[in-house]
Amino acid sequence: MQRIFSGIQPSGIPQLGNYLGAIRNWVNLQANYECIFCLVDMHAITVWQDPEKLREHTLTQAAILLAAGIDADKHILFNQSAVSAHARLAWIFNCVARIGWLNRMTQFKDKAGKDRENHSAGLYVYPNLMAADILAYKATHVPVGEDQKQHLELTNDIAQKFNHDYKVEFFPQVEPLIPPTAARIMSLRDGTKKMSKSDPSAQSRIELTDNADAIALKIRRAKTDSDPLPEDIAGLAERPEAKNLVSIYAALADIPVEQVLKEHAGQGFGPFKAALTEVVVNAIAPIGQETTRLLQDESYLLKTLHSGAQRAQSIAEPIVAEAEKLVGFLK
Ligand code: AQP
Repeated sequence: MQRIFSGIQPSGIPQLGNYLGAIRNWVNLQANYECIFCLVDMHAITVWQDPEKLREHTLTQAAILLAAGIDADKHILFNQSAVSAHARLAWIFNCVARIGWLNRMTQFKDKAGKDRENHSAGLYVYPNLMAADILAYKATHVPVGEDQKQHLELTNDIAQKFNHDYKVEFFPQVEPLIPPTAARIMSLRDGTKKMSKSDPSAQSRIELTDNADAIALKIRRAKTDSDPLPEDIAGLAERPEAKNLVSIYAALADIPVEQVLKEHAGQGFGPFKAALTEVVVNAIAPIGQETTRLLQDESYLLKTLHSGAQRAQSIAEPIVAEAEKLVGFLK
């Protein structure tokens, strides 16, 4: 069976974009792949995380993934820092990757903005750690959004250069698995900005632990324009907020955007938001309820993560030990 590695940062409470762009897809991939799901806490600290919050978010995120349908018995769920192979291989890759390659990464440019000099060195070498996450397991497939394609190309460049430098065929090339209907979910306050768990405004996102009232309020307050819904997709051009709400509806109801428009054309945002609230609550609220139940048993969550880390370690350890041997580290 082909092996998948997927990560999510415990940098906040997962939001609807994480669900539609990643988690829902992960749940489905479990039927056909051997899956390794990782709470990438080492990636999260590339920007400041309050230690207490990081612990809390890691546990909450584990609970959310289990509540959403990740099977931690058949597959592997763990937090990245619990398996030292990630850090060891990342250091080797820091020495394989070229500075010029990292300079081209658009995510660093987006996240660091103009204030480059004041960001952590970790944020800069983030893609090398991501390459280590994947290659420590010799994973062949990685489910990612469009935004992560560049990092996967870098992973392949690193694998190729490692193999070339050490004259081996050791690390495989990896393939992105981009879900066919991967909608990019945008902020509820600004349709040109992606929905993000670390956006300072909680009103900009629907968190997977929001209850029905909170979801209804956030959708009611979501920014829109005053025109009714158009009859076709062309009518959504230049209307990013309207397009976003229609895309969320389509993704959750699992129907094409065209069908949503056919059913709601001519409607104002009052009734459409009410219909959207129902769709979002039906999909998200059960995950929130199950998460609350799971969070009451912290020792179960810790045990699940610990068992996942042990199983992850048993796959990664021989691969990374072999890489270290190839580099010439004395064992
Ligand atoms: N708005 C989004 N729409 C579609 N997919 C999204 N993803 C994130 N936001 C959206 C996908 O979720 C997966 C895990 O994301 P991550 O936590 O590793 O990092 P991220 O993309 O940086 O997510 P956030 O929520 O924006 O986190 P912060 O605020 O900490 O930076 C990825 O596959 C991503 O594509």
